[in-house]
Amino acid sequence: MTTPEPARRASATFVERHGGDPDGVWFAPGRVNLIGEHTDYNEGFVLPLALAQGVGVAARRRADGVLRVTSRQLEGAEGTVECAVADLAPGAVSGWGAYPAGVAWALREAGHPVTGADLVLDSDVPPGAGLSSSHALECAVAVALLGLSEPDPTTLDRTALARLVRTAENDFVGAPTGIMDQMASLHGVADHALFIDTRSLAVEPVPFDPGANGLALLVLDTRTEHALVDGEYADRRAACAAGAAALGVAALRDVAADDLATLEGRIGDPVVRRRVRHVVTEDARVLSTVERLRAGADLRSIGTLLTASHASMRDDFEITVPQVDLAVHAALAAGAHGARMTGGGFGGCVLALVEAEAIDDVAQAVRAAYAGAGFTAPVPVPARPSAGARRVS
Ligand code: GAF
Repeated sequence: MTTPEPARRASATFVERHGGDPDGVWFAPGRVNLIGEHTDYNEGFVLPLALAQGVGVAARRRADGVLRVTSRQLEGAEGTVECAVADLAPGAVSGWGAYPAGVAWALREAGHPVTGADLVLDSDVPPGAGLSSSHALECAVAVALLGLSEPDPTTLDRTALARLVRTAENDFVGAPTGIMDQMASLHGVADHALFIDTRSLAVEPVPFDPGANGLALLVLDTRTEHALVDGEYADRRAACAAGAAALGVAALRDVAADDLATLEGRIGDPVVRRRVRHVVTEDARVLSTVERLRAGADLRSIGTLLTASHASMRDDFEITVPQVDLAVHAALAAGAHGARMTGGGFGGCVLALVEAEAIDDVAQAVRAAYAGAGFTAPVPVPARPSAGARRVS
């Protein structure tokens, strides 16, 4: 496996900034979610794939218990985080530094022997694009810090680690996210999507290789920044919890799509009813998609499920914005087999399943539609299903 560029650059910058080589270099990828949005915190199903792009971390132990992190993306004082591992507690570090510090805290709280360390980070995941740049950072820091103290990779339980990274995100950073992104980054498999049951945390890699079917996965960054530490995500989570309570189930995962029409009437609030409808139907769409991938069906047949997922996010979950709706509409009008927003919502990326030979035409159609609407031009993001977090040297 070739060394990812961010890992190579982090390593070179480490030598410049710290003098001498790092003890090791690690990498963790971002992700694109093929289908299954806002189902993870409802204990449902998701189908993400790890990207080739991600975060590289060059790391070296320090004897004084201090964690010092610098990023190639941020210069000067703003780009430097320094804290004593022993003193870490929620609220102790804010801004981007909360991500690496939160991981050190969660590992320490779980009893891992976290040493002080110098870390240099580099990323090629576009930030705020719904491709999980912050989770890639957290997972890369997690495998680096564990690797410094427990160098035997066979001791690493990736699902347990994903849980720890979620704890860092929820309890230290303060973002109420689910577990999909960490699982994708830690479990990624080349040319496969990952079918994850977020209740049992069972992971099944299912073949997903559009190229082998004459297809391509077009991912476009709509350049409408989304943020998860704001109220909308928490608001959707609360509505789902209210829906589960009204239906008397532990989680919306427990509601079968076929029963929805009969059960819906028990939910008084029409907004909560719509949120529930999205989650329940989205779980069913993930299962149908997985069935087709497992059976080796023509990949084109998942297109309608992708597009239905988008409509559900737009009309029932209400997490899309005009830019992503226009991108989906223009891609479909230009012949895409299916298209949807991917990630937490309120902007970010759109994916479209297209004939390989039509990829440039579809991208051009979306650009033209954006120009007509006066939107900032979208940027294509290469999206190849890739391996998960690993030590690279
Ligand atoms: C974000 C969260 F981090 C995930 O846990 C998931 O809920 C996703 O939004 C929506 O599917 O990426």
